Amino acid sequence: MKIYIDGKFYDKEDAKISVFDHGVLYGDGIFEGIRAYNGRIFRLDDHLARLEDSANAILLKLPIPLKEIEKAVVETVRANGLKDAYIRLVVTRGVGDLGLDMRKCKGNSSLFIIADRIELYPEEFYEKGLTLVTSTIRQKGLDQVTPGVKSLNYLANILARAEATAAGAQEAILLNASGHVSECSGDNIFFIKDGRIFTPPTSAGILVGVTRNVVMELAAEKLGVKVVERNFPRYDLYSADEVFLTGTGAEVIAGVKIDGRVIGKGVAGPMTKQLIKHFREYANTTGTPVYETVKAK
Ligand code: PXG
Repeated sequence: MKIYIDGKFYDKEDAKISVFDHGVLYGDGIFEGIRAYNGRIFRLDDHLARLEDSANAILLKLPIPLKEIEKAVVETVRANGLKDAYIRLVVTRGVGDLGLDMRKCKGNSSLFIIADRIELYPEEFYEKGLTLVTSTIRQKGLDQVTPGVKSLNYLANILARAEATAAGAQEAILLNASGHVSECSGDNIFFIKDGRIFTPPTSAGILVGVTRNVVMELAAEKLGVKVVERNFPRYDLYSADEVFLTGTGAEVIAGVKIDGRVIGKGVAGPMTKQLIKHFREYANTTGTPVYETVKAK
């Protein structure tokens, strides 16, 4: 495995960063989780745009221009000879001292990129769906570092996921401070009622998922349904016909049991299955090519 760090490739054993990097000391940095399907990087522009927005929000200057980051991502996948991959792109504040002051990180921020094979839910989960629980951990408020920033502070999500695991579930739902549903620990959430599709708005405190946006486009284009963004309590999930999650790792996957309540028929419902199919077709036929020459834009 070849790992990209600040312009060079390293073997896995040698891919190391400083213990004084504020990414390590404070979780001061941002990341993206990206997929490649069939030799093409899925929605790379969207991920890079979100990276730029996250950087801007935390006063972080990216170490190299976005165009060069794009090239580095493509080269990292190519260097590892992967066609289907999970790509982790991380930008840390860089090396500083033991204080909080970001001005002490005198060098550039650091960029590293890992491209690996991807671990997926077993295929049967796309038929039978996931079990979800509501986490006791609340989503960060909009007056904190907004959940829209994909920062290196993932502890709340990690602990929420651990609650799900402890309950025998696969994912955890985070409510926001007002008790509305926001998202899951690593996925956005949707529900379907009487043919209409709903998802929390950005103001509920969510990461604006790349997959979420694609699914909203596909719902309109392929199913003729415009997804409604509105706040809702978890009771709307309990009484939904179908619930599904979206994320780079999970793609589109049903939630069929929530806090012990069976949702709909207790298996992936018809509209969710349609969206899974359309998403897969789309993901496998689009994206930035890794092994052909990238055409000038
Ligand atoms: N919400 C949160 C909190 C996320 O972390 C999503 C929604 C979905 O966004 P995308 O852009 O992927 O559609 C995410 C991203 C993992 C893993 O290993 C998953 C994510 C991030 C980091 C790791 O499962 N999901």
